Amino acid sequence: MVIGRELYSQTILPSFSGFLSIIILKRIGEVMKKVAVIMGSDSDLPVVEKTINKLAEFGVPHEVHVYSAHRTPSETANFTKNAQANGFGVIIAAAGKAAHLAGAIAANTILPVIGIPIKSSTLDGLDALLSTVQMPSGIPVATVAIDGAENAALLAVSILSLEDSQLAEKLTLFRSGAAAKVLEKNRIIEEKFNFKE
Ligand code: RP5
Repeated sequence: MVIGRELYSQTILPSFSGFLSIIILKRIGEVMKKVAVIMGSDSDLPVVEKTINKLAEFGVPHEVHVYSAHRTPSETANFTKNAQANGFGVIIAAAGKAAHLAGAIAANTILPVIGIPIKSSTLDGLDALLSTVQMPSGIPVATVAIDGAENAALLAVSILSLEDSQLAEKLTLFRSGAAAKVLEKNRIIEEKFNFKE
């Protein structure tokens, strides 16, 4: 018959160590997914740098590439088809003019794709905006504003936060910081212009 301490060591301890190893294994498996930042040309970099910097600020692992939907279609498709297996969780695609990069990428992966329309032409980026945002039904691209590079990173952070509580905490803090800045500006404006009795 097993009693007292012996019972504890035979039942509780093994199950506790099993529990611990499950936690450890879970933590090992919880390596944050990477974000792929792809731009159609290196001429997009001055805008895309804001995406890269914001991802770095949040400590999100990322890779940056120049792949073009029309100049290097095979390389673009090849990278995209292997992206999920290579540890990516989100793809950000920045392109200008007839900007079909984000759509071409979305066609080859079920990962969420965020498109940044780049203002790189005489049409002030409206061409890129429409090319990126007007995806036909079935293959979506989450499109941010023209040159909305920072928001693209923040949306990627938001997506990855669903599976990462620490990242979610950072994003919440970031939002609180932004709110505090607005409230401070409001305080200054109110003080300057509002009538006080
Ligand atoms: C797009 O064409 C690129 O994303 C870039 O915004 C635009 C112009 O490319 P470059 O001619 O500067 O290489 O494919």
